[in-house]
Amino acid sequence: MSYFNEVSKIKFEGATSKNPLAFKVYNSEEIIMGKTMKEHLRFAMSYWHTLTGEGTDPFGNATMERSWNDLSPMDKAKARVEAGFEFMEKLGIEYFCFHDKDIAPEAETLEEYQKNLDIIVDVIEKEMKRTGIKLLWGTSNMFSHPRFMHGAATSCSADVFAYSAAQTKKAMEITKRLGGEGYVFWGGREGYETLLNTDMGLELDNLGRFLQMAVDYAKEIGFTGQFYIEPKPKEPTKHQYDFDTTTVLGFLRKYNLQDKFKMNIEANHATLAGHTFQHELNVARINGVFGSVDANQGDMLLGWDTDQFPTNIYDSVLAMYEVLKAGGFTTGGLNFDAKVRRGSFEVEDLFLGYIAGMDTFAKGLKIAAKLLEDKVFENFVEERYSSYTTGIGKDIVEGKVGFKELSDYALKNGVQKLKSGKQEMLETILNQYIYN
Ligand code: XUL
Ligand code: CO
Repeated sequence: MSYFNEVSKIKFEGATSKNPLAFKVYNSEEIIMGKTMKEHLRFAMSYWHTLTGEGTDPFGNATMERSWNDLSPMDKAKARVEAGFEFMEKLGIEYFCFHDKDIAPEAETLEEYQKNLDIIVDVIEKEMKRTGIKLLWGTSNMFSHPRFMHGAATSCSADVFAYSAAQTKKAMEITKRLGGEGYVFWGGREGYETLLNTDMGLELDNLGRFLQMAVDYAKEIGFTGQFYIEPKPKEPTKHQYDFDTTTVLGFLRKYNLQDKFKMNIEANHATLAGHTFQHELNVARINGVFGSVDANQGDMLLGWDTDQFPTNIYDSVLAMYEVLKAGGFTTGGLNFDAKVRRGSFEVEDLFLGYIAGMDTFAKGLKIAAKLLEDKVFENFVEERYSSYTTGIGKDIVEGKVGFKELSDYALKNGVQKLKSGKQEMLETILNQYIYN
């Protein structure tokens, strides 16, 4: 049985192809800097946007035309598994990511819900065996249900804290069972609306306690996948605790969790925090916590998380530049946390969205590799900071001098003539690499 009869396997046809259902750049086996494109990019399908997303928004109902729409909840869940694996096979995507709530329907009790999960996990496991497709990461949705209205691990209710622990415990077990290479914590409602009713100190301590419990439980069950935190500054709560990578680093260090977590950086979350995508990747890299990426893009004219398929070549070049500089993905990958627009309701649009994103990142990879091979920015940056490699600069870096010695030096030498930062020249060179 096929869910996507109208679309056959997506092939690489090259730059001159006019076929919308073909890759123009992404050629999975092409070698770039010693690795195939697919090894570099490790594309993943987001279960939620791709299979459970229905096109609702605060003003309107579902729009997506899907063959499973009218099935009963459990049959729908099973159909979505089969459809998802057919979709990934057709696109040549080798990984997927999911929330517990994406794969199985809610039930009256936690116990019943967990039974539903087990039934669907059996189907997923079968499809994974059949196709060789792997789980990049799992996570648990602790933000949609009304019980999480005040948060999950940061809820004012200890019952909700306990419920969240039960849900995460089960989601970790499923992720382990499916061989997941990672586990993501995105604090959906871990934040607050007003300090008039919030004990922020206790909430943050509880979040620290919760994550430590997750680390302990992973050890107990032998889950060796990588833990990630996915920073986001706002939405749904006004003040999300995991604002950006720098904030998360401070949090992890306070609760002594810095060695256990890496970052899952999402492009549109970076921009909502007032940063570029490249900035967040860079902060993760220089702090040794670069992990995985949720690839998407926002709309600069809108202040919310639009989760669009990434098509901005400039951003994808600079993102892949950071990924390559970080040594590439190990456990992580490029998960398209992106959804088709509400008006793009046909099944074909799902394929077109992924093709757009995969081609954009493939092109980004190619250009970033060239920039690195030619050491375009490296040579310039090296020269720009060369005063720290000899003389007084070397003494500063090596910790050999303090204010007294530096004051003596400044009194004697003053400041040598500075050099231009040449930003316009560098931006022009970057454009040249993109054009060619
Ligand atoms: C929300 C978001 C989530 C996480 C996983 O903005 O990005 O889908 O990626 O919970
Ligand atoms: Co995300």
